[in-house]
Amino acid sequence: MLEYPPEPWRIKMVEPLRATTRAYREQALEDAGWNPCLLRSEDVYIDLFTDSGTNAMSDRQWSALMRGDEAYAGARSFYVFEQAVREHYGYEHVIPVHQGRGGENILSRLLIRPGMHVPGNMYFPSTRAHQELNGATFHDVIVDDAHDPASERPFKGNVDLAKLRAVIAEHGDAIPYVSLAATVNMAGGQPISVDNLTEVCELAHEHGIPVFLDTARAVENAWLIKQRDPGWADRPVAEILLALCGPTDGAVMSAKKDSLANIGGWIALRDPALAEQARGLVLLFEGLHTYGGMAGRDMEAIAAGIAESVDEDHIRARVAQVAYLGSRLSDAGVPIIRPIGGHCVCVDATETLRHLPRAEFPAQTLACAIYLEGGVRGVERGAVSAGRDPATGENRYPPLEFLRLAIPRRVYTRAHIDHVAGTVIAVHRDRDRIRSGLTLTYEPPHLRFFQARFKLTTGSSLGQERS
Ligand code: P71
Repeated sequence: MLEYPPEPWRIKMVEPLRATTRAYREQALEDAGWNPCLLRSEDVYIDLFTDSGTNAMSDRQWSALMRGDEAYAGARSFYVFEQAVREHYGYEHVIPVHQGRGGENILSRLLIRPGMHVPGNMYFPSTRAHQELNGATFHDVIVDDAHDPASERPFKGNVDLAKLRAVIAEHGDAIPYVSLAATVNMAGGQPISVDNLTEVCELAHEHGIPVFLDTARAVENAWLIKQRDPGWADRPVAEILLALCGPTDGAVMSAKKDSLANIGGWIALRDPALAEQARGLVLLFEGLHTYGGMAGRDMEAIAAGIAESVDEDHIRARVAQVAYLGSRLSDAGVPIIRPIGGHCVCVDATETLRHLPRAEFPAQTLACAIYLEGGVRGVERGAVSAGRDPATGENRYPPLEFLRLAIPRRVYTRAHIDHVAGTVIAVHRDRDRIRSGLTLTYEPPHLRFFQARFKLTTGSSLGQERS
């Protein structure tokens, strides 16, 4: 079992948690249409649904909130925020948005025209949804190992340059940009290396194609580079972050992840003309270009959070806590995506529930089973999240079908994590008792996993009650 260092913080304020009984949880899940997304958070004991916006802010961030300048235009807080992004991410033009998908909407509208093609290192649901809404086809050019849960390759977020070359050869003129992410969420929080990212930018730039980076977890990516690439082992994480952003043409950021905030985001661009167009769209969809849908205090909290996010003690403890959960599961024989990523541990659902067909959504079923067992909420990342092909209307079955346990930053203690490990290990041990998968009873057209409802395919329980 991997040990992790004591946290570089102590707790000043607490939020009570409520444990529930199995019978209570069965009713709650039934009411939620067998979709943990639709549970009330009060009915969840340990919530690993996401690490997005669920972070605990520091006393410094809370006091920064009090400095928020709520002027409609040109607020002081905007300039504090702009300066923090410039300093740590290295981009000149910083445009606030209310959260990541606000930025995705702006960037996609700005650059995509119907019939275009966007290559990227695996898809993220909201990113691809905005690309498709604007008429583009997404092409996954990530290395093959990213689709293999057992592969121990250190940089499973890398782009396969041969795949990218092939997309450029076929669609070169119709590629508005390459869409990169650091880390790759849907591959289990796997990092991209500085070398690979630099090569991708060189190749794209040779063809006049810009590269935009999703920096939601780029600090975690930088930390994993420090751990896994000997060439960067002695460099500060802040420097590696700048090296990752350096070759790219801009970024889209959800500040709800690395930046330790509860809401917010930004777009950053190097091209002044494009930045001016982006500001024009932000005015229409988000708010004025000096607040982008955020309150002044949110921008202050993000600025303080950015500085904390690149603190070596913080990022070491954060990633180590994730690794601790992963190693406890691995040691008990639970199949997880290897190597353990930056923000989550992913349980391989096709492997755990081999007896269920993909059409019965094994990862969604596993999410329900761990909620019933221990009040732990994870999220499906498989066929439900992948949605339907816009052209054929058929379900997409991505190679990876997993239950994601995402760990909020600075929120849970080791005893909480041990409870999660015990819950998942118990469900895995009794996996043969899970006799039924799930069937969709309702699905919305976009990002269906958030609102979809299900019923058990057979029977009235998952068949895992204790006798
Ligand atoms: C996560 C989320 C939240 C989420 C959003 C949409 C669908 C499913 C889950 C959000 C991300 C992300 C990356 C790499 C952009 C966004 C959107 N992640 N890029 O993992 O992980 O940012 O939520 O601030 O709009 O639970 P946003």
